[in-house]
Amino acid sequence: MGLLTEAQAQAFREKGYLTVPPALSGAEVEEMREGLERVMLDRSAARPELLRNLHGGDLYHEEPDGTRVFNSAVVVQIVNIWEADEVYFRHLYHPAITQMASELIGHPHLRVWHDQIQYKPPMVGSQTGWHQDFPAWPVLSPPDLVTAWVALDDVTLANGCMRMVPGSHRWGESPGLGSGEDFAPRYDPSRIPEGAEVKVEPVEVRAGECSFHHCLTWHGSDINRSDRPRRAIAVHYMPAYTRFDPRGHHAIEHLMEVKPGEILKGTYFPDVYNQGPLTPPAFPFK
Ligand SMILES: O=C(O)CCC(=O)C(=O)O
Repeated sequence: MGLLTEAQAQAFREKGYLTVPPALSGAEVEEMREGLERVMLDRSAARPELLRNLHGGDLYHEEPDGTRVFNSAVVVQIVNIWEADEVYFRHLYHPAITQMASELIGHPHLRVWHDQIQYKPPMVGSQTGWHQDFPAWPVLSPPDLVTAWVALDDVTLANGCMRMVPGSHRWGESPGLGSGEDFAPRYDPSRIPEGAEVKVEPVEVRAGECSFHHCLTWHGSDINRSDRPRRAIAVHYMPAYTRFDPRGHHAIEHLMEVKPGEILKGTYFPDVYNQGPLTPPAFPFK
């Protein structure tokens, strides 16, 4: 039996994204916040692949009294936090999330491409510009991946919730949404498919709720103007037929153990769902 109703599956097919009720309990969210803190303080079992300011430059500066303070215009991006901390490793295998991702992708066998934290600190958290995910991954094909994005804080317009352009996953790899000052998408209408409407829907969710999006859906998130953090973990799931197709480069390409044209699998691209949820093996990076 499916976890999603036909109406939910249909909404995803139409809009390219879908929000579902809490996948994580309050205690699980807290555990993940603590795991994030460990990784950021370099107290975790291992290191992630990337921990950086998405906008370049340093994440922090030091005050005269020695305290470490976030710089302005910061988005903390951590890629493959699952390699660093067991809480995030287990999260890849979340039974309900993987099952829903499998239903939305329409394939019974899933692997993880990579995960990603985006943390916008209070007041200084910056924008994540309008983008489609798939063009940023020019080493994979076909574009059938789905992301499960789980909020680790209540996320509203004030602290930089995700915003989606409904239906844009059906535009293919399309050029051209830029971000204006007010974060309204700016675009050249001649580059948008005829008849397509560029509408924006904010995705305000509570901590623990999950929003799924297709890898061709245009999305982004504005700055955090609030005094609350905005933390989220996204896991990018791929159907097991996804291949290594190098047309460009990617930051985790060095983890690939397969040749061009082959199915992408191996230690760093774990199988997490096959006809049903898989049990996580022992954490490999202790
Ligand atoms: O967390 C955000 O605001 C952006 C995340 C994102 O772009 C993604 O998960 O694909």
